[in-house]
Amino acid sequence: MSDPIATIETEAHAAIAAAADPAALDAVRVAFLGKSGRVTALLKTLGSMDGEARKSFGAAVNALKTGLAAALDQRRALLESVAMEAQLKAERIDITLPARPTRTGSIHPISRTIEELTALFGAMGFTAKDGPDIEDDWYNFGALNIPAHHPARAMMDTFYLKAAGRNRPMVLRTHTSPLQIRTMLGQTPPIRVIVPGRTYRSDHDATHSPMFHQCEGLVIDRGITLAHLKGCLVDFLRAYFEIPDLKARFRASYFPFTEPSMEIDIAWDRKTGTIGAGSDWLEILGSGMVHPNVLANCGIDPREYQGFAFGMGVERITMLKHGIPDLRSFYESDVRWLAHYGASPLAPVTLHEGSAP
Ligand code: 2NL
Repeated sequence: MSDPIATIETEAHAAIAAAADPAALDAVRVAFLGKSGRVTALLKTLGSMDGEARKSFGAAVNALKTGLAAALDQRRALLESVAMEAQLKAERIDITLPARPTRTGSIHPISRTIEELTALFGAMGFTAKDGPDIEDDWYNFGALNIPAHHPARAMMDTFYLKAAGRNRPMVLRTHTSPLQIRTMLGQTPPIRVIVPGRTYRSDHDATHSPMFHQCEGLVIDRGITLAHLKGCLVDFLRAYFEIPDLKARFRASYFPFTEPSMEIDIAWDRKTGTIGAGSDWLEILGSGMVHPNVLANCGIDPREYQGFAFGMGVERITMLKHGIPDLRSFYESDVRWLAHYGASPLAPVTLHEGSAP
């Protein structure tokens, strides 16, 4: 009769060596060392033995048990390290691959120009304000010395809105002046504000959009003169266009809300398109000394306080600075146009102090 211990030992070691993965190895452990395993069965036979035979058989089975447990542990460690090796190989990351490109958005040129206006005028002590697009007729016209049947109302192609329970119509603001009116009514001078924002006129062709942007500015204090207006606006134009010796001229004009009124032209060369010098002129700003009636309408005594005001088209100054040829492209949301003319969000607006004369 063969030795049962030697037989089990041989078969167990063969099974352990043949186990290809941790699950198979566990099945081998159960078959030999489990509750109804073959080694456990041998131990159960001890009860019916006695004396020396029991002692030596018991020692031999225990030695078998310890030997198999060690072999199982060793095999398990080997299988686990092989599995880990395979996983590391399969999940390897090539850190030398170039990163996938990320799509970065860009700042719309209108937004960027408004940021620039806010920074440039901010450095001159102006606060930027914004307010409602839908305005009371009086803030848009009446307060600005534009009476009910004044031709300027027809000129501005106003969008009128029906407002239930009101006797005055509401309008989509035709300029940003209403907010300056609100500022004068709510604040005592000195006042220095700019109001960039959306404005509306019922006018639509290649060079007019029913919604466009304006930036107006207002300064009110004691002793404000045309000299302040000229100095402030020439400084602004030179800083905005980054041309320290930009040539500008002041041309008499008319607005109902300023007296005197003047338009400001900058020099350019029609043939080369160069801005700042040349024998042609581009209209760029409307301006004037605030009309005494407008001050009085806002509760400011025109004998004590004077001021100047100005207004410009944001699209227009943006087109001139960046060479954008078509007004309509601003509102088309063409991603290629935005990628080309948009500004980097990572390059914030800076003041070009060095370009001041
Ligand atoms: C233009 C002309 C201008 C003003 C706007 C203004 C505002 C108040 C009082 C007086 Cl509250 N004036 N604004 C003055 C002169 C010209 O804009 O051509 N804009 C594009």
